[in-house]
Amino acid sequence: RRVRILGAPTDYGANRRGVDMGPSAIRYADLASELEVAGVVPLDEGDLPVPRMEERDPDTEEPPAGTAQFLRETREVCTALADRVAESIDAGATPLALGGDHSIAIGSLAGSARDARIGAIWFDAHGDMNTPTTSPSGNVHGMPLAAALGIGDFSEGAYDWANALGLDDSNVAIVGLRSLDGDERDAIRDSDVTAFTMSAIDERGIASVVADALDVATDGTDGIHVSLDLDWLDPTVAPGVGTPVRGGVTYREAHLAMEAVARSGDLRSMELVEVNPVLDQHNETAALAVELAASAFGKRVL
Ligand code: DIR
Ligand code: MN
Ligand code: MN
Ligand code: MN
Repeated sequence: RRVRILGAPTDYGANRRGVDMGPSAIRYADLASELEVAGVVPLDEGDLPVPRMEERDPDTEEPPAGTAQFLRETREVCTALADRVAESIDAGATPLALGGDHSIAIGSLAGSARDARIGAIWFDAHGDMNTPTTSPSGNVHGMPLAAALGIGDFSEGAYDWANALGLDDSNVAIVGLRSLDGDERDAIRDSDVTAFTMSAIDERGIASVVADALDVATDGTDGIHVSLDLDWLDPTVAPGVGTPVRGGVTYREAHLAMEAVARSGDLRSMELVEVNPVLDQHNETAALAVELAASAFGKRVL
């Protein structure tokens, strides 16, 4: 298997500077060589061009508070990423996108779902089902799942760039959920998204929950997108994230989940998001992201 590494160094979707350095931190933690150990052939395509906050077009109008911030910049990053993800799949390689904040998932999903029906597993403390009208923060990193599912108005121009038509909510599973805003809870309830909370993992065990999530995401699809928000893990093992939430999965539970993804044989595209080296301890969250990617791509002990 060949893997194409696609850096998307954006922080436009988050409220914390520093997450734009995620791709560098993840590469510094030996991503390419760990993927080789996992038995795949990595090709690092470098980073997408993302204008820094300071270099941005000063004519850009800021939307009023409470709506999506920097939606234009997010659209530019995501449409470029979508093309690169789709090209990778066309070339027979598996795209691995490096965030950057979770807004990049809009691009990953649009690219992975181009001319295909896909499922998605969302490993995250959060639901990411806010919209520009419901979001309390205005940060697009809390909205990518809604955007990809066509929930809310992300049009920002003439066409709906965000809606991934090949992704249906019935093929989406969120795993590890423990923090939702009020309207997000309603959005999940009103949708066909399957949500597995931390309580479900506590009660049933991670293996059983991930097996169910894989069933949801693979049912009638051509493959799955795995979106790994590092705040999925407990902050004691993943401190380098902008929105940590206590009570996340353990190091071992996370590996077991990624090993199940590898065994499924259905991984079509993946992303590692929300690693923020400014908030991290000695790059340990980036190193963890690398280890988990290696597990998802098939690294084994024996
Ligand atoms: C929060 C945080 N619900 C928001 N979301 C995050 O801003 O909408 N998602 N961090 O991963
Ligand atoms: Mn997220
Ligand atoms: Mn999150
Ligand atoms: Mn549906």
